[in-house]
This record gives sequence, structure tokens and C-alpha cells, in this order.
Amino acid sequence: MKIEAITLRELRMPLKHFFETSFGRTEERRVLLVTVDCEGVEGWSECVAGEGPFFSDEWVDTAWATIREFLAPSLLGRNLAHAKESAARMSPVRGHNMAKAALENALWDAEAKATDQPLWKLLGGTRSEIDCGVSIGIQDSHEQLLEKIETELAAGYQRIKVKVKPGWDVDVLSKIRKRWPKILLSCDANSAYRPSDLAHLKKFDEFGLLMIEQPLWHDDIVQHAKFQRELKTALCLDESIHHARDAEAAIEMKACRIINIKVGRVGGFSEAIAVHNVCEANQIPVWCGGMLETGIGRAHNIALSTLPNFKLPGDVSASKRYWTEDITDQEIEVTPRGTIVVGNAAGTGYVPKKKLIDKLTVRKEVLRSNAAVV
Ligand code: OSB
Ligand code: MG
Repeated sequence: MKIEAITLRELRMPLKHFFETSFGRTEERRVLLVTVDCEGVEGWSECVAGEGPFFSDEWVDTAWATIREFLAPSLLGRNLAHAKESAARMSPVRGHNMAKAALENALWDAEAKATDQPLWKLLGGTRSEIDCGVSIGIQDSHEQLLEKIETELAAGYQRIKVKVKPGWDVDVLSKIRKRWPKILLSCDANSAYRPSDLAHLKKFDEFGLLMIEQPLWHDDIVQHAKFQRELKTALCLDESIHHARDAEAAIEMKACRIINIKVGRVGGFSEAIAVHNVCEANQIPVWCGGMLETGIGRAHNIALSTLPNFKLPGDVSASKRYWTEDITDQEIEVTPRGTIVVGNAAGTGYVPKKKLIDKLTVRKEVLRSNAAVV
């Protein structure tokens, strides 16, 4: 697989409804797409960096610059036997996992197409139908949130996750539980609490939550372990896990009982599989997180979710929850039983709508190697 060109595109896409977390509100996405050209085969991916450095220290402009200046030059003109070899080539660059993942994942899509197999099988997936949940942001009112939950439950989603922060937590969870005593319910704090909030978080225990996601600092493991010892509810780490070694450390310290895998956050499919395997070996179930992706990134999340230790419903939901029109020919659809059925087409099976992508593109750059390298 010779990497002949890498194309970066930025699209602007308004969300149907704003998405608010403890770190801010997003109304419009800046979507960064990556295409690799490998001897007549195109691989596509989406870089999940956000509009600003708030979920992590990466954002669209750092990802674009890091790909252009450092990561793409380490790959252009090279002939790789497998997409996973790209990870070692890019490893001299520290961090910038979302930028790295965008390149590696586009290569996996290209490899799957070049070898005429579905991406999920190439990744080692074993399930042909995945379980879906939804992540619902902070709303303008409790009523608005309850309405949204009702809509998603009616659509069949198997797990509801709500965003929480100080001032939008115990009251909200208690109203949800009163109305739906039995649903699978979890919450995500995106690092909104501090160790002094322990007594407050203990109140969450009465709601029978599946998990509390990332209550403390984005880069912490030690204090989460202290919280996990004190709380009945399982903790799940998201922001704190950047690679398999973080997962090992968190498990060894008993900082969580569940881990959320986002392929962008851990730097690509090969590291996502490594995190999955560490968790599986330690009986820690994982689930696939989302980053408000378009169909292109979502298709990669679906493929990853077919691995055997993805035992809990992921934040992998239908295109129509986010977009008036998604940028893949077939939109991501969820069955009335709250699942996505995975197909057998080569690659992700979701084909980019190039005309629509061109129309939405505000910036484009094609990178090619100027030196002859192999
Ligand atoms: O913490 O899981 C998170 C969106 C942006 C940044 C962080 C998170 C999220 C979500 C959205 O929860 C999940 C989705 O794509 O629906
Ligand atoms: Mg999260």
C-alpha cells in the first residue's frame, strides 16, 4: 500500500440541536476529514478534534498543522504492508492522538478496501450487530431533557447517558429515575467535580447508575481511585485514558470498573485494540465513545464496536440525531431494538457523498511527497 497523497478538508456543519457538556456548548461542528490515496484505493476518516482545546488539548487547527508539518511527511511515499505500521512511523511525535488516529484510520479503511473485506473484520470484530446508547447534553430546562429522553427511549436506544455538572446533577437524575425507574442510565461529568465533592457524588449512588464517567480532572487516575473506593457506583474513565498503559495503570489502581474507548483519543485503531485487549484480560468491559462525528467517523466507531469486549452499549447513534443531511450515502440507522446491523461491504461500508462534501468544504489541502521514499 503506497501512500501517494493525503487530502485534508475542513467542513462546517451545524448541529440540529446544540450539544452542551460541563466544558461548553457546541452549535456548529468544524469537521476535519482525511483522505489517503493508495494506488487507486481511497481511505477516508474523520479527525475528532473539537472546535477548541476543551475536551483535550487538541483542536482542529493543531490537528491540521501537525498532520501537514509532521505526520503526513512521515507517511507520504511509503509503502506499508499494513495500516497498523503507520503508528510506529508517527510515534516520534508526542501526543496529538486525534491527528494520528485520523491518518491511521484512513489507512485501515484503504487496507480493508484493497483486500476486499469489511473494516470490522480486518479489526478482529466478532459481532455483526452492536448495541447503541445515546449521550444527551445539558439542556435549557429539566423538561426539555426529559422530553429528549422520552424520544430516545421510544426510538429504542438501550442506554441513556446524561451530562452532569454541579447544579445540573442530583435533581436531574432524581427526576429521570422517578419517571423511568428501570432504564439503563449513566452520567458523564467531563471532569466537572473535585475531591471536595465526594459527599455530593455519594448521593448519585441512590440512582442505580450503570456508571459515572470521568468525574475528576481530565488527566487524573489517582484521585479517581480514591473516589472509586468510596462510591458504590462504577466509575468509567474517558479523558484520562490515552493508551494501553493508561488503561493498565487505571485498572491496577482500581480507578474505574469500566473504560470508554474513543479511537481518536487513543491515537488510532491499533492502540484502541490494545486498550480493548488490556481491558478484556482484566475483565473490565469497554464501550465506544462518540465525538459528535459525521457518518464517516461514526462508521469507524461502528467497526470498532464489533470487538468482543465492547460489552456495554456505546455512544454510537443515528445520523439523524445530529445532522439534517449526513455526508455518507447511507446514513447511520438504528433498529427499533436499539442496535446497528453491521454490513459486509468492503471498507466501512458507508460511502462519502463527495458532492455534498465539496459543497460544505471551507478549506482543502492536498499533501504529496516531494522526495522518492519507500
Ligand atoms: O465525553 O463523551 C464525551 C461529545 C464531545 C466531547 C466529549 C463527549 C461527547 C459526547 C457525545 O458525549 C457523544 C456522541 O457523539 O453522541
Ligand atoms: Mg465522556
